Amino acid sequence: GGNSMKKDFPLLTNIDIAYLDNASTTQKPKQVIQAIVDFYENSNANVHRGIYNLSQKASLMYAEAHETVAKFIGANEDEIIFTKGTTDSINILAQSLKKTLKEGDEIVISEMEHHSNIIPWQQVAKEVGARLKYIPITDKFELDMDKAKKLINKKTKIVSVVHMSNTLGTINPIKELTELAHKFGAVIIIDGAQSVPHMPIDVRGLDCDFLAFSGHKMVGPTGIGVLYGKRARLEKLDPSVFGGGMIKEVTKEAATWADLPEKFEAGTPAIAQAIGLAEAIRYLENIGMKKVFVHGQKLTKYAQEQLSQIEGIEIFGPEENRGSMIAFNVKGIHPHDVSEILNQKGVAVRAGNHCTMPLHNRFELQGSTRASFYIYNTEEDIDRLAKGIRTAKEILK
Ligand code: C6P
Repeated sequence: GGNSMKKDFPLLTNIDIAYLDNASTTQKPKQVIQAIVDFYENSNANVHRGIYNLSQKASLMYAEAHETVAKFIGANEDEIIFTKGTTDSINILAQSLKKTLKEGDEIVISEMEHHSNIIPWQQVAKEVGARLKYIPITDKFELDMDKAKKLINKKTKIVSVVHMSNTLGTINPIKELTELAHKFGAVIIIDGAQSVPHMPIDVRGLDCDFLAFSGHKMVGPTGIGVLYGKRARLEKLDPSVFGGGMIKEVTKEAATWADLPEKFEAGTPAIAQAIGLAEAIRYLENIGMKKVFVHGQKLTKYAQEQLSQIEGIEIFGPEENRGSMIAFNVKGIHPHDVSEILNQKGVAVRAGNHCTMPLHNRFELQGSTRASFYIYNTEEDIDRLAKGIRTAKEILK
């Protein structure tokens, strides 16, 4: 039915749109926009540097943002590193972990990874002579865990897997993968770009070593993301970005690193964005992450029902245990053409390979159209999508 939350999102009031590209980025509530404006109008200064009150206020707010994020995922505040986003988090980590690898070591990822969790490992593997291995996907759009059990072995040093696929919606068995990786002493990294916005996350429960996610996919601003790491892991790891703010002492010859998390946050950070992200988390916590998850599940079920009634449509992803999105193709019509007609009808979806080319190749697809949902979406938005697809079929047949 209707959704009173929409009134919090100025763009959704200002523009008549069924915004169904939330896996790409979400809209921002006025609370988050206002928090950023407030910061610039009343608290703006650099952090960690000034003795004056204003800088101390900004520093405190920035520290509080670490605390808010930490509480949200069940971590300690010194385990939260602010980055530019998921891509940045994984790149920073890959460069740091590179120094722990040697020739012949193995890195295990999966066939459903986003390019951001493929290319950094390809590069690292090339540089150190490590081998990159892929957990295959079954015809039911799930990780082949039998194969995973063979792929992950004593040569494995790193396992990096997506929690919720941004194309299939598949929710992967992280706990099982974590246990597998740890059995062989490998570190496990979770790409939480899609899961953290949509479900309650507890890093202690998952027992992952690292978790990467983006603020902009969870009603926060762009330019801010998170790299969570277990304190013991982060303490042992060398930083890969160097400069101001991340050191204790510097001589002409050498430097010592600051404590966590500063060690991994070189340069002036995205202060306003971090404060915006903290406000986004408060907004989501106010709703409750369980409710956020259930709402996404309901909409996805509804979309599956509505779309499967359209003749010639093929829906990708598992039937059950999937996230808040649905990728599909309409027989004989290019995904770009479907989205263009949808665009004309005020429905925003994504078309193409969604930065998962190896995944599309696995199913011999050129691309797909993807509708992805969030807290403010309604069944009416999905009705509009279904109607638009029917129109596209009529026009393009
Ligand atoms: N996926 C999508 O439309 P960044 O761009 O750094 O905030 O997030 C990268 C990323 C990493 N992993 C997963 C699983 C993702 O879904 C994304 C971003 C968007 O699906 C943009 S390509």
